[in-house]
Amino acid sequence: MRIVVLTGAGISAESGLTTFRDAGGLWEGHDPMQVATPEAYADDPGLVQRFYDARRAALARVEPNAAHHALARLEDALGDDLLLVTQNVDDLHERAGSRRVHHIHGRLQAAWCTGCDERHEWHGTLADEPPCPGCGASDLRPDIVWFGEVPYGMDVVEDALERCDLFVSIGTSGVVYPAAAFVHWAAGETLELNLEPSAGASDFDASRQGPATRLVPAWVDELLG
Ligand code: BJW
Repeated sequence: MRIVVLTGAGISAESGLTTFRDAGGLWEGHDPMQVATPEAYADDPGLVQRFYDARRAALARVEPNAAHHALARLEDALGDDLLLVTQNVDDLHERAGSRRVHHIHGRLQAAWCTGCDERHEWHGTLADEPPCPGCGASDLRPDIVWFGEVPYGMDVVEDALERCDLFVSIGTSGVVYPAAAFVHWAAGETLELNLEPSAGASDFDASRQGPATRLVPAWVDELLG
């Protein structure tokens, strides 16, 4: 069985990472959604760099949860028949043991040099304008896909969705495209596991409503028998 799993911020919520729309607060007086844009970066690069530096640092204080571990177990069982697509920029899937994670919105632990167009693993800060390890210019930005930018690896995702038997959406609000449209692109059955039904959910199964740490391991157990 070929499965495409899409994860959103909800899968990392119980690890202690705040979701976007539940954040309920401001970052230095700004809505986080307004900070994640190329316009915000052009207006005030220091503010945007501090936002991502803080989130990158926060990764060291959290651990993957039972939902991340269950998806790693699913990959062990299915191999190439599973495509794990995440909108999350954290590394909790990898730390749980998933080896092939498709980050369509980029990664906190990568920096992109807009001078030489190279990408580098990055675990430190960027607000202090460090030099690019490749070209030496101080042109490093977070390797994150902001609004208006093109998500990564969409050809791979579209191809997998067209061939899948099952598409599973976990912990995403379904308000950000193109991920919000995956449910319509999927050739196979669809399933949503979420604390609250997503924006586009018309036939949400109430038995699949709850925290990811409960629902995802239960679904993986059900599937693997
Ligand atoms: C739990 C839980 C628990 C909580 N257990 N669950 C008008 C119409 C249509 C589209 C557009 C439009 N105007 C503009 C657009 C396009 C735009 C867009 O979608 N805008 C919308 C706001 C309307 N999209 C883009 O610009 C994208 N690019 C694009 O479309 O390019 C064109 C193109 C596409 C394809 C091919 C070729 C070209 C880029 C989008 C980039 C999004 N970037 C962000 C920020 C960067 C990353 C970061 O800083 O971290 O990505 S926005 C932000 O939202 C982040 C997330 O990945 C993304 C999705 O959020 P997510 O994961 O759904 O989180 P929340 O907080 O929204 O929801 C949490 C969920 O968890 C909820 O459902 C809870 O119930 C659940 N939950 N606790 C289980 N314990």
